[in-house]
Amino acid sequence: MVLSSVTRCCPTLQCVPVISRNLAVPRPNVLLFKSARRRETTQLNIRSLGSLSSTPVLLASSSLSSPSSSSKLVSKATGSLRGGKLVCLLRVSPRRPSPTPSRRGIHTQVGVMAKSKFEYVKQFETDDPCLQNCWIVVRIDGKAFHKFTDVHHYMKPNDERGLGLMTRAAQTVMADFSEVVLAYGQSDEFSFVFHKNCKLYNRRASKIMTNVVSLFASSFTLYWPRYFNTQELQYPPAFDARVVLYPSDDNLRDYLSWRQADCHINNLYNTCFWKLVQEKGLTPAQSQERLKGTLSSDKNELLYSQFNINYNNLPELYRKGTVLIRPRDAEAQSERETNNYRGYSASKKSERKPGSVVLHSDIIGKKFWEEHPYILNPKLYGS
Ligand SMILES: Nc1nc2c(ncn2[C@@H]2O[C@H](COP(=O)(O)OP(=O)(O)O)[C@@H](O)[C@H]2O)c(=O)[nH]1
Ligand SMILES: [Mg+2]
Repeated sequence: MVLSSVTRCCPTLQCVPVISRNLAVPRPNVLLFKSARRRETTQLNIRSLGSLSSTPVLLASSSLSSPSSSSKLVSKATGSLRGGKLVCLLRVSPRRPSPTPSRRGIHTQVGVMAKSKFEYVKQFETDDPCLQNCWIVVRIDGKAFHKFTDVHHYMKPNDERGLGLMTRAAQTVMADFSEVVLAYGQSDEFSFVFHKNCKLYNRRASKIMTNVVSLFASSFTLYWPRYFNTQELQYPPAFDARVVLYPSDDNLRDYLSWRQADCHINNLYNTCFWKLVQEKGLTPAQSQERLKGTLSSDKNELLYSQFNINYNNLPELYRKGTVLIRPRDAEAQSERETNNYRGYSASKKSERKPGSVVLHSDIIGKKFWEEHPYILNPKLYGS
C-alpha cells in the first residue's frame, strides 16, 4: 500500500521491492527509525539524507503508517537528497512482543531478511488471546445431529450408546488437556472448562478451540465401533465450537446451570413428545400440538397420569447430563471428611491425576460445589 502510493505521488522515483534477498541495489544506505514520535523521526531522517552521497537510499520508518504520511515524507526526503536517489520507502511494522521474533517474520533491520519474499503475509495473521483471569469455556456441538441421529437410528429421545460415545470423546479431550477442570455434556454438545490461570497456547482462543474440537471429532469417530458395534458410521460427523470467557466463578456456575437446565427442559419435552407418538399413536404434528403451551408441571402430570412414569425416576444421565471431573476432585469430599484440606493444597497440585470421573450430578445447586470445592480453587492451577 505504501509503495504504490509513493509511486503515484512521485512518479520519478524508482521504487523496488526490498524484502528480498535479490535486492537489486548495491549496498544501499539504510535509515531505520523506530521512534513512535513521528515528527522527531522525520526531522532526523531529512537531516541525515542531506549528508549522503549519490548512493541509493533505502528508507525504512515505522512512522509510515498511512499513504498520506508516506507521501509527505517522500516529498521532503527527495528535496533533501541532493543528487542521491531514493530507491525505496519501506514501512516497518512495530516490533511485536514475542519470545522468538525472527520466526514471526517481523524484520526491523534489512540485515535480517525474510526466508522468502512471501513471508510478509504472516503479518496478516492475528492473535486472539483470551482475557487473563477468565474461565475459558470451549463448547462443541454436533453439526445437524437431528439428521445424524436419524441416519444412525438413535433411540428416541435418548440413545445410551450415543451419549456414551460423546462422553468417551470428552474423556479423551480431558486426558489430553490437563488444564480442563470440568466438562459438562448433554445431547450432542459438550462444554470444557479450562481453569482461569491456564497458559495453554498462550491462551490463543482459536488454537485451544480447534485442538479441542478436532480431537473430540476424531475420538468420536475412533470409538464409534465400541458403542455401535456392527452398525457402521455412514458419514463423518462434524462439530462446531466456540470459546466463551467467564470473568467470575458465579458467571461460570450460571453458564453450567444454563446448560443443565436446557438438558432438563429438552428431556422433559422430548420424553412426553415421543411417548405420545410411540405409545398413543399421535403423529409428530399432533404430539407437538398437544404439548404446545404446557408447563413443566403439566408435562410431569401427563407422564404420570398417561404413562405411569415418575419423571424423577428416569435415569439421571437423561435428566442431568454428564459431568466429568478429575479423580482427585472426586475424592475431595472424602478428603474433607478426614479433615485433610492441606493434602490438596497448591503444593500438591502435581498429584492431580489424569483421566476423569463420570458423574450425573446436579450442578445447579450449591451441594455439588460444596462437595467439590477444589474445582474452582485457583491456587491449584498456579497464577
Ligand atoms: N434420537 C436421538 N436424537 C438425539 C440424541 N441426542 C441428540 N439428538 C438429536 O440431536 C439434536 C441436537 O440438537 P441441535 O444441536 O439443536 O440440533 P442440530 O443442529 O441438528 O445438531 C436433537 O434435536 C436431536 O434431534 C439422542 O440421544 N437420540
Ligand atoms: Mg447440534
